[in-house]
Amino acid sequence: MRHDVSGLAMLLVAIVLAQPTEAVTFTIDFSNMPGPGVPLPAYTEQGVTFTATNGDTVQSHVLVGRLGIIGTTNFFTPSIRADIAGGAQAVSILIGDAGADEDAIFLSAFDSGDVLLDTDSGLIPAFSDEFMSLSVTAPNIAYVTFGNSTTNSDVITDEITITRGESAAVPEPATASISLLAVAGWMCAGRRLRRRT
Ligand SMILES: [Ca+2]
Ligand SMILES: [Ca+2]
Repeated sequence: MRHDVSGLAMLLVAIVLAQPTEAVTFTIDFSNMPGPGVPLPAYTEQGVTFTATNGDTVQSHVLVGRLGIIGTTNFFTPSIRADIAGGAQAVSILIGDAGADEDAIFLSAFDSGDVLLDTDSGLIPAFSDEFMSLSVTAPNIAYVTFGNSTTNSDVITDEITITRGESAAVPEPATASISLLAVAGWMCAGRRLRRRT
């Protein structure tokens, strides 16, 4: 009997281990963020936490029909930092402004030791409503920062798309349940073994 239970547990563990951990790509468009215009110390969605790098609050904001994230303080928007639970291997953003000034935009990726892994940048001309896509890739991205390196000028980030790394894949609920079943099976088998000896 004991062998049957532990055998089943081993089978379940084998099934879990055999399943490929595929990279998962998802987009946050900030439509779930409170507001627009509600300042927050931090905003978290799908395991990604957005904060302002200078301690400012962040908020959702509508610009040229786009709903995105922006620093709360007008005309001096700090860059925004996004910490990604479980890490990522690719991140891209859609970022821009509503005409007026020229904006030097950037997206930078860092590992958990604050080492710069990759960076992308662009220049949005004055009087342009165009939003640009920036992207970074690295196997072990812990967080990204993005915004505008132009002094005293704001930009809005319309959306962010993240690909979670294969090695850092977050277990799906179904997989986690099977893992728990397997562990329970092991514990039952161990208890029966101790009773017999
Ligand atoms: Ca601007
Ligand atoms: Ca958006």
